[in-house]
Amino acid sequence: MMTCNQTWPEPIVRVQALAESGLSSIPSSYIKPCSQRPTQTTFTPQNDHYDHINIPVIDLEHLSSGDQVLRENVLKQVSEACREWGFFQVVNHGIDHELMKSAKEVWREFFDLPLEMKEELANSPSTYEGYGSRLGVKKGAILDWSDYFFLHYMPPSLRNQAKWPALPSSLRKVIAEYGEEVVKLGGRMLELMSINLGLKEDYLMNSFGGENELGACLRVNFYPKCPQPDLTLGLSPHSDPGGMTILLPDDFVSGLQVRKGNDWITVRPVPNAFIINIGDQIQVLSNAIYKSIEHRVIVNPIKDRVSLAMFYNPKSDLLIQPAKELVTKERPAMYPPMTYDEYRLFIRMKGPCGKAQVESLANKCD
Ligand SMILES: O=C(O)CCC(=O)C(=O)O
Repeated sequence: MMTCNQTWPEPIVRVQALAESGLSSIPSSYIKPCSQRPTQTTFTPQNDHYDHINIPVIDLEHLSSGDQVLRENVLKQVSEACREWGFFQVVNHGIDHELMKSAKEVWREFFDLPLEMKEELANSPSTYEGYGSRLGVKKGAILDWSDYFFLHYMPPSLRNQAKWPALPSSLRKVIAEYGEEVVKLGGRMLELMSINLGLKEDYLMNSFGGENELGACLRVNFYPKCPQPDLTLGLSPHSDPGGMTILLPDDFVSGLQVRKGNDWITVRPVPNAFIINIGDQIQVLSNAIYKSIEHRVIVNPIKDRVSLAMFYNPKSDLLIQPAKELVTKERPAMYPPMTYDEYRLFIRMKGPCGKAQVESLANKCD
């Protein structure tokens, strides 16, 4: 079985420190090959012709209103967004806007701390927990223009607040509260997806191991401003290996791009919305009725950007495989059973690689 290295293959460079040193050109270790650089063909809000394109925005208010017609309408919108986009924003999701704001603020304050204090929490590739600056352990890999902080929130047995930053002093409390709310939202989304797939409403939750055992990890991404944003990426194209991601984007700086066919669409976050996307494990469980979608992050020459990605995952030692109800003669099981523990080693070792992993699994099913 694959295991992950205990140490990084090269000395770690903090991108924020690099950016703050005032350099005017970026080191070659961040320069992507021409074919991987952000290009002019990208659909951005600046490109008027495509100004109307955005991922779907869904208002969840009527889910609990007791009005069946309105509830059905929300379910239908979620269903279409899962099938056609794999990426959507939700508003009126029930999470307090002040809590969302505080969560962003405490992490900005953390990244503003002196480097030495953050270095005390430096991570290693064995668990990734802590302050990090790369994904993957391939020596000589071209790196992304970002730092991050990664922590376990669920299951409670893996939650260890001593590994979370002690400063700013409110961080641990705010993040505990934020985690609880976002995980609850994840549970509600799983229920909607189960119903929409024609499964029992608790099917996906049970496949994830249930409320007390499922996995949830937070990765807070910090994308420093970059003097040559056309040559690099904040995060390379990848699909999320886990179940579903609930992302709180930056209020002021866009950067997330979602692949639609051969194009990249820049997401325009709606105020106080969360961005939700399907990960590889839901692609597997739904037998590819829902697909995880490749996304990447571009960087900005003037402003840095912060995002909070809560990865909502199956309990790591459960076998994940297509739901029997979704396997037919016409549509046989497309993926072999695999635990999430084993699955996620791929990105932990190789770093972000588009949809290579889930696609490679699809070929191994007989
Ligand atoms: O920063 C973003 O908007 C996206 C982050 C992301 O894709 C990730 O953390 O996997």
